[in-house]
Amino acid sequence: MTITDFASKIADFKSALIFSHVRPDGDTIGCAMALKEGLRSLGIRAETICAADIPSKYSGFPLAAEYLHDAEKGEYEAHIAVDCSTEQMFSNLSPLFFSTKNTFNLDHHVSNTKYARRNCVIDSASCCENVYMLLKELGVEITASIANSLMLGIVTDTGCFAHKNVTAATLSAAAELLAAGADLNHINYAMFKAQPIERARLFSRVTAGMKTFHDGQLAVIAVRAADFAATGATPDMTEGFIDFPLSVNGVEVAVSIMETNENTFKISYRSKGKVNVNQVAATFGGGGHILASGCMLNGFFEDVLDKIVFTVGNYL
Ligand SMILES: [Mn+2]
Repeated sequence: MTITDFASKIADFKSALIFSHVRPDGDTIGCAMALKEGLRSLGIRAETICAADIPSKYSGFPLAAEYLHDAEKGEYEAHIAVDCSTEQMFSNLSPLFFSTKNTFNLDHHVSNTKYARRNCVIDSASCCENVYMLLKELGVEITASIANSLMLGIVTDTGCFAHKNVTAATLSAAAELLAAGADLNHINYAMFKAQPIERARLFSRVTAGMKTFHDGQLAVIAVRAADFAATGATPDMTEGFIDFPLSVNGVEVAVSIMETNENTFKISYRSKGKVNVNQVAATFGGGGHILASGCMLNGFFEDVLDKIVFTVGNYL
């Protein structure tokens, strides 16, 4: 349905619970925080909920600390999902989401399965752009705080306006939010620059050990249990590591091998476009997309590395 129809249906309710997806990112958090504040400004009782903890990197956003983890805070007439392409993304909150008839689904993934009673899916770079449209339809005054929340989602889903998904509409929305008081510089720093010392130590160890194969077209980094132990870093801190080997000139495929248990490895693949790494991962029972995929592999590290190097070589 259109954003106008979607807004008119939501305006009927006196209370709303807003759902973010598991493995919460800046987009689903930004959407939820902005929508909560916007609905409250209209006199609608609103709260946010997520099946997972909100990562500490979002602690600079006060509303991110107010997420509920269960339904103990009372009942809500409407349940609204933001940035959730499938109902599986609610994880163990799925029964709660469907416990009312009045389910709403606002998203920007064209693959969205339209699981709610009211679905509004608009192909934008970030779901925050769609929440921004919704708030304008509802007549919400865009405060600096709301603008900041919406900017968070736009910045994180576009890699700070660097990804191919950026459109003129994205930049127009961002320009308006900047004028409304969003702190673009701080968001960019907090999301893409700031890091704990443990992550910095792990990154330098891991990248120092980068190896290349097939005339420099394949670059591999490995994050072993010993690396975590030596630096005090945790597996969630490895997000973004694989961008480094992929950035090297001549590299077509980058691979990250992360030890999750003894002789068990989580493999991530990234491609610049020449190789379909979804096919590579599928060889090992994994999957993903043309440019980004993953799988699990068991065995000794050296054997796992050999398998990966051989298989990627078949596609180069
Ligand atoms: Mn998103």
